[in-house]
Amino acid sequence: MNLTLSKFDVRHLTDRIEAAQLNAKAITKLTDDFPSMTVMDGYAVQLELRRRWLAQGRRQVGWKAGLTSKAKMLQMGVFLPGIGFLMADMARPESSAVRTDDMVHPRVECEVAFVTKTRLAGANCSREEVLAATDFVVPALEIIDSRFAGFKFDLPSVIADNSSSARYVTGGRARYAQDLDLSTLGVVMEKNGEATTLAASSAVMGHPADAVALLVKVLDELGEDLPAGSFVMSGGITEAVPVKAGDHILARYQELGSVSIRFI
Ligand code: 0L1
Ligand code: MG
Repeated sequence: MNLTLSKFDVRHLTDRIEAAQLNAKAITKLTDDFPSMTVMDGYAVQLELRRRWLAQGRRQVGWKAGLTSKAKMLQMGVFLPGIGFLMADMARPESSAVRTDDMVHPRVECEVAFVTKTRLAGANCSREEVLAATDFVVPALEIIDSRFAGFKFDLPSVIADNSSSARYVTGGRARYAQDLDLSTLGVVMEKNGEATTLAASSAVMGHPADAVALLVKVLDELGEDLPAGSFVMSGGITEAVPVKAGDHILARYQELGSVSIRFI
C-alpha cells in the first residue's frame, strides 16, 4: 500500500468526512491540505469510516463500483474507477419519498446491481467468474452525494468520501444473469416525466460484470474479498442527474422493469 498519511492524519480526515456526511455540509477536497495524498490514502480514510460505522452497529451489505463509465468520468474529470462500501441503512424502498435535507447536492444514476451466491476474490477476477458467482441481478438507482463543494474533487479525495455513496434503491424484476445479455441493456431515465438521459449497459466498462471484477481486484489490493451474499452496484450507466425536493425519477430498464423514487 502506497500510504503517505500518518494514522493521526487518517483519523483527522475521517473526522472531516464523517462530519460532512452527518451534517450535510460541503467541504473542500482533502488534497488541498494533503497534496501528496494517494489513492491508497483515500482507501485508508474510507476503511476507517467503515470501521467506525461497523463499531456503531451499522451493517455492511456490499460494495459499489463508481466512475465506471466514460460519461461519468468525463462529467467528473476523474479518469479511473473507485469503489465504496454500502450499508443496509443506506437503502430506500422503491417508490418511496427520499429526504434531500440530509444530503449536500444529490444526483441520481441508473445502475445494474448484482447479488452474489459464492465468494469472489483475487487480483485476476474475470467477467466469467463474476457471472458464475452471481445469484441474480436487479435494476437499481444510486443516489450519490459528493461531500465536496461544487463536486470538485480528485480520485484520492472522492475515495476517502466513500466514492460519494449516499442512498440506493432497487426495484423492477430480479433476473438470472445468464438469461440476459448484460452488455446491451437499454436504460431510460425520466425526471419529472421527461426522458432526461438514455444509454446502454455496455457504457459500464463494456459489461457491468467487468466493473464487478475490477471491484474484486481493488478489494484484493485492500486485503479483502467479496463474500457470498454481497450486494454490488456496478456503476452508473449514464452521467448522474441532479435532483432536489419535488423531483420524481423513473428509470425504465430493458428486461429488468422499472425503478422509481421521489424527493422531498
Ligand atoms: O457512483 C459513482 O460513480 C460516483 C463516484 C464518485 C463521483 C461522483 O460523485 O460523481
Ligand atoms: Mg454509482
